Amino acid sequence: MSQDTLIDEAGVPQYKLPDLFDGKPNPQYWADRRRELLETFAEHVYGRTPLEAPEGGWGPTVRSREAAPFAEATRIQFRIQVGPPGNRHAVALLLYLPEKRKGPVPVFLGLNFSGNHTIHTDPGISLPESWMFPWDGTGVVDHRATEAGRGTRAHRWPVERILERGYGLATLYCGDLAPDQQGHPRISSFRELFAPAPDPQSEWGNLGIWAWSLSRAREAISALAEVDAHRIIAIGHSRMGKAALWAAAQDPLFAAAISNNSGCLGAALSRRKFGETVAKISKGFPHWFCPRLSTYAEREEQMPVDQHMLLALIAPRPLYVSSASEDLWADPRGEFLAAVEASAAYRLFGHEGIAGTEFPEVEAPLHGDRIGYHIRRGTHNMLRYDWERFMDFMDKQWE
Ligand code: GTR
Repeated sequence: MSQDTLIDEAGVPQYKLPDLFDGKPNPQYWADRRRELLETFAEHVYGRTPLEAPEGGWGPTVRSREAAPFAEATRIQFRIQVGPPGNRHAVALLLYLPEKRKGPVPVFLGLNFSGNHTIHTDPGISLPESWMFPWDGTGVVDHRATEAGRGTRAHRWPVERILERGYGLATLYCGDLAPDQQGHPRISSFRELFAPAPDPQSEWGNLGIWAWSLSRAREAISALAEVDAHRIIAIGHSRMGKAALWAAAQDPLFAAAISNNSGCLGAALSRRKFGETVAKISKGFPHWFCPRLSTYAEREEQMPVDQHMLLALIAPRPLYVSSASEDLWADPRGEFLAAVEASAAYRLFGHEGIAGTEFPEVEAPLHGDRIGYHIRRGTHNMLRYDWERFMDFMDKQWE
């Protein structure tokens, strides 16, 4: 963190959030307002998601279906092909389902940073064929995945426990469609499958493409009889949490959304300028957003949106926001306050959301009416503690 990073609550400026309802806080107006907010996030933050299908279309095929080498579980691997021969892209989608189930199961669906093979040591998970970001300790050699990467991110994905609690888990590697590197040629060749945005300032960035791939993955798993298509939960840690929120905001068929430590331009309020700011993120990761975002560097108060509005777009579906006590870069309090502010949209539907504005103690989860929040002790990560709370909360949504 550079010296000019605000990590002291006393330094948070006075701010006024843009009005969620534009002066009309009534249910009749919400559908129009919601559309308008989606447009505004697309125009100013994440870029426009093309409405048309890509050239050459897309389609999933099941590549393998086998017993997993642990617990009582089935491992299903899909390939989602996108684009025509000559400009072909493909996503490898991994799904685990518990064998013991009474009917179709709810499924957590999230992007991973380092390849499907990193979430578990299971030797049957196909190694990615894509360009890999060389995250420390993930066994990447010359931007290629290797056997050494297996299970290296297993601490973020407690697969056996998720299955034991009656959920399925699906994941895909973010870089299959949009490598996490500014200017990577695969990003532009993927974009070429669609007509360009009418305004180049609102051309979509990686977060838009990642969110798009989450929706394609949702469709692919929805087709299986063992999956409850009405209970697919978008989940993600950090930049993948930002993508999960944007995916669930746009795609109403996601039943719920979970943002873990998603921070700046995820769940945290931008106007607090605490931790990572719009200036810092648009300089560090310009390829995640539309070009227009950088015009708001040091001008957060001029933005037509703030992140409580993104959370409100999930309403009335269940929403969970989680932070970590040492993750000041992601502004835990700003994440909490955005969830508090978004509660107003839930109230339009007769749900309380989070009542009150008192920031909860560390590891004292606050599970409100359709919105849950907790702050875990420790650093920026998504761990077993977080998953247990997500499942406690989700269990209650479908009793
Ligand atoms: C950081 C970035 C954050 C967050 C994080 C992550 O470097 O500044 O916005 O996305 O990476 O994804 O782990």
